[in-house]
Amino acid sequence: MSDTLFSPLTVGAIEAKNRIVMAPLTRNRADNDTDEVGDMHVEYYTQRAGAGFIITEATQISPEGKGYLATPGIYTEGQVAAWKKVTDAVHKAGGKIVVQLWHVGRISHTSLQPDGQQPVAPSALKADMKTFTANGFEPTSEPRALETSEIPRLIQDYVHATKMAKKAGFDGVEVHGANGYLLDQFLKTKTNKRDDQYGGSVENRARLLLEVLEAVTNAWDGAHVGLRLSPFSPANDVSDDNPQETFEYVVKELNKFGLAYLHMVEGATGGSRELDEGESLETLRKLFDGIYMGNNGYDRALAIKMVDDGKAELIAFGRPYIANPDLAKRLEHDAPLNKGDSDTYYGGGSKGYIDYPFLEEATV
Ligand code: 8OZ
Repeated sequence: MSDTLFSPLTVGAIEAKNRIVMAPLTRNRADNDTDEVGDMHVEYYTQRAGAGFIITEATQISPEGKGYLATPGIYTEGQVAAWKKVTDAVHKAGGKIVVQLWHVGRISHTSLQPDGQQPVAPSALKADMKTFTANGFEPTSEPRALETSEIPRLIQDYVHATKMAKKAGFDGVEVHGANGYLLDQFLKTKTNKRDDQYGGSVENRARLLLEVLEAVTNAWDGAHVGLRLSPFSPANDVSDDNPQETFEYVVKELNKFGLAYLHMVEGATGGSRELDEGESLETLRKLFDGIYMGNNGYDRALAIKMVDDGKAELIAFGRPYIANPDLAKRLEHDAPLNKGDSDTYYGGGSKGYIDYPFLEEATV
């Protein structure tokens, strides 16, 4: 066995001490009125500073970008000050941390939107999904289609969030282009029925994502910007008539931006890694000139193999990081992993959040 997975790598502007990344994990423990993180978040992320770097939980770029109860934001001064405590503590502990920039699009509920407004989406098509609100699980609301004239404002929301991220002391941002949220809704044919320059052809469906990346990399250089995609995932009721063609175009276009990395959800988010006939992540990976991060259902053996075989430079672990704050160390020493309690994944307090045990020094 080689130890490449446990060796350092320069990822754009980020010096990662190993190739093990903490994947973004929604935990619904922010203040639901201010969308600010608190002291518990400082502890939670600091405990996980042993990762090559941390990608925060998905974080809304604007009030309109919110779709679940108690997820954090990165658009107000208060949110910046709250996140600054997290980034300072993670840095002090020798870690690196980027914030995931999120707009949910149609995966929201009027009760979570400013003034109870309808969520926005590429087209006025309701998702067959539920979201978590103050009243528990409720069906997502019927969205309205964004006007073409609103797109520049939307892109400015990404730029504003990027500037706020820089101010909050993050090492970079990851644009959330995956899992059936706004940017993925634009990319895929089931959710995008627009007849303007943002819908129809592959070039048109990819336009918003590419314009967002152009603007974000102008606000902070590409070396501080990553992107997450989920080409073949049905998460949040999306699908594409020809995902291979769509994402071959998207990935080729990404090479313009000098991104720090491309983060791929391989297969169905949180589910099977199997792809359908005609679908190939390896082809997509080869079209990308930069650093590739694999994610979804990895265990130690697969992570080591993918990195050793040169099929990925980084591996992001999601659920294993919930229950194992020192996951990188456990993987390095081939130590047993704690099992997570799914009842405390979303919402609640410190239980199931900052109380998972570390490996005893003596056992390694
Ligand atoms: C789980 C629950 C709520 C949101 C994603 C941001 O799938 C999420 C998410 C995951 O990307």
